[in-house]
Amino acid sequence: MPDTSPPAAALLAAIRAVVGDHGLLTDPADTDPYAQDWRRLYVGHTSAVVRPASTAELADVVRLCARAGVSLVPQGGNTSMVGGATPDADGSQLILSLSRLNRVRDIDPVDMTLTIEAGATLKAAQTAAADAGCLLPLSISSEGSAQIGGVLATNAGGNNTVRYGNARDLVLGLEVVLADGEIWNGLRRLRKDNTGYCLRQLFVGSEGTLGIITAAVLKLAPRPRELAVALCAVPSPDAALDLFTRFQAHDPASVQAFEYMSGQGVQFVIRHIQGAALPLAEPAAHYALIELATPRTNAGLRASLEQVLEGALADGIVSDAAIAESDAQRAAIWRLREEHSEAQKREGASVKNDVSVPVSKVPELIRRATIACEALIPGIRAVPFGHMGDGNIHFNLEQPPGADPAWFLAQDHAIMDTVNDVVRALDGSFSAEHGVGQLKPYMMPDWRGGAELAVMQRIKAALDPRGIMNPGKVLP
Ligand code: 2HG
Ligand code: ZN
Repeated sequence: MPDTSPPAAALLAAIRAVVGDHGLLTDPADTDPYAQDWRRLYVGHTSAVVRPASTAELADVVRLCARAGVSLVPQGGNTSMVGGATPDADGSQLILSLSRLNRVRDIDPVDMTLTIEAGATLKAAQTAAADAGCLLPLSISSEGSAQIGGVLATNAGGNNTVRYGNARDLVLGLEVVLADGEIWNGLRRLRKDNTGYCLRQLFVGSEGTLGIITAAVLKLAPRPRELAVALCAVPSPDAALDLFTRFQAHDPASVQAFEYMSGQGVQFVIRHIQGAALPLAEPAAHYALIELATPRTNAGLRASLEQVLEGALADGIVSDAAIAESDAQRAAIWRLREEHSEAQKREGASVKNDVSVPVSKVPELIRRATIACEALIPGIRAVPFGHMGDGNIHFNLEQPPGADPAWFLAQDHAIMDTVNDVVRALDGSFSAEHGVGQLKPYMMPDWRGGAELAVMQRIKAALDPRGIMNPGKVLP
């Protein structure tokens, strides 16, 4: 068992000797922001934030902590939606910030790979890929802050999963510091490599509970040469799904994102986010955002988009549409989608359900979960939005107007269970892309119990026998 008393001064002194004064924060004014999540749902406490500048330093820190039995909470951009990077309140856990490990180690446009350290932001990684004429095909709303290590540790998904898969699908190699401080250098850039168990995939999605990802080799894609984006008002989620299947049938390889938004969510964004505006004549009850992209030249994407939309307008699947005419308009349309989390936060207390169902069942999920939640708490406001093209909906619930936020948040389990009952009936998952963190371990026995959870527990015991790697996360 890890130690639950505050780390001894001697340990902190030994860590300081490794990382230097600049690498160790101990003043609460400096450490407090790291000890709480961005929604301030989890407010923990730590006696220090350790900020190593190299993998070797990080490994030395882990070795010291392992010897002392002191737990570590790895942290990237601190954008977790499930408290995955927040320490608990007793002050015994140290935060290990990856931020200073942020170098691009290599970019190879022939191998189509980017080798990058864990503390680089996703945005910086995308920019490095673009500078080399390539695309890193992973895009999430928090990409300006989220860091590669966290993105991989949580197997982030985001907007382009429909075309390129999740973070997991982009990883060719990893460098990981194990729970005893040993460094595993698995930074291979091979497209084929069948040499035993696929260790890198064990660490991807393990949320820092098995080891700490310090660098990765990511797969790149050809840079898009044509891009077309549209925002559509649609009469129902069923119509949105119909539209999606029409695009997939018309030119399957070009759909890069297909996002659903409710009228409620868009209304919150327009209310709370300065400069956000609807590029349509009237607000609607439901919206679809489509992004087509192709690396081919003269592919006629714009014409393709118009052709599908004309048919959909004629058939009543779409009631109005705006096609972006410039980069600025494209960004403005995406803003309506990407500001959902921030707008929801400003509107009041909300309970998040990052769930997935088979794509064909998304409309049924939205319909049934809305009815169930409205029956549970009168006045509750359902704000479903997200990645319809891959079946991942953020079925978020906003407090009734004027209700006490604390009262609302105290019912989070009842709300989540209500949504999850529908998700289960539709053969879905209780966590699609945000992970389990400290919000959802209680769901694990029910959803992943039996052999699956037992194997996970054996893996955890084998790789982290002292239980010092991000304790309290993922496993109940
Ligand atoms: C997104 O898709 C993120 O924008 C955040 O996954 C979703 O706030 C949320 O629930
Ligand atoms: Zn999302």
